[in-house]
Amino acid sequence: MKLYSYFRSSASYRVRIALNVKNLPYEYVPVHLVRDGGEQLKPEYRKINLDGIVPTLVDGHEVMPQSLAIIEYLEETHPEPPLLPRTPADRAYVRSVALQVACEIHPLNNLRVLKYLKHTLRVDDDAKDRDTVIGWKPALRRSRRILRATRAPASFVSATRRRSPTRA
Ligand SMILES: N[C@@H](CCC(=O)N[C@@H](CS)C(=O)NCC(=O)O)C(=O)O
Repeated sequence: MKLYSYFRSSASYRVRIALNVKNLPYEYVPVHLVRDGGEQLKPEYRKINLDGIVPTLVDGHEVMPQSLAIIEYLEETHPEPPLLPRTPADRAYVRSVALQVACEIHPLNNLRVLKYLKHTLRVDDDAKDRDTVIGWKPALRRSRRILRATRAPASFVSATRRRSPTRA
């Protein structure tokens, strides 16, 4: 397998964590998101990822974008050790946390959004101004509140306690 990735990309981190938990060997192909205007936007990379974002996983003839879809693919093709807990309620909890990050937080603080603010909307390259326009700090606080309020089901808590070596 080949993973097109950038070292600071949180979406790519998700996939690297899954590959490592499952102990799957893969070739790491770096795509530098900043150098030379961003290698993700070059036509060669866009041939495998039309959106021009990382990560992309290539497994044989299969080419897969989107970190959560890739992680599900890995879970289905290499079920052991499982990434998802056993019960439907616990699975729903884990998925809700993943979606809160991937769908509510991440789209706001992405590189292309920051570039749009700076180059198209001409928002001052001052973190405070950007935060005001995009409102991502309040959004982050809201997501944090939601994550805290979304109680993990009791079965999930006891299962993770059992698995954690620090809480034997
Ligand atoms: N929903 C996508 C998000 C992927 C994504 O936005 N990746 C960022 C890096 S974390 C990226 O490639 N940004 C490049 C850009 O914005 O130009 C996923 O989960 O894979």
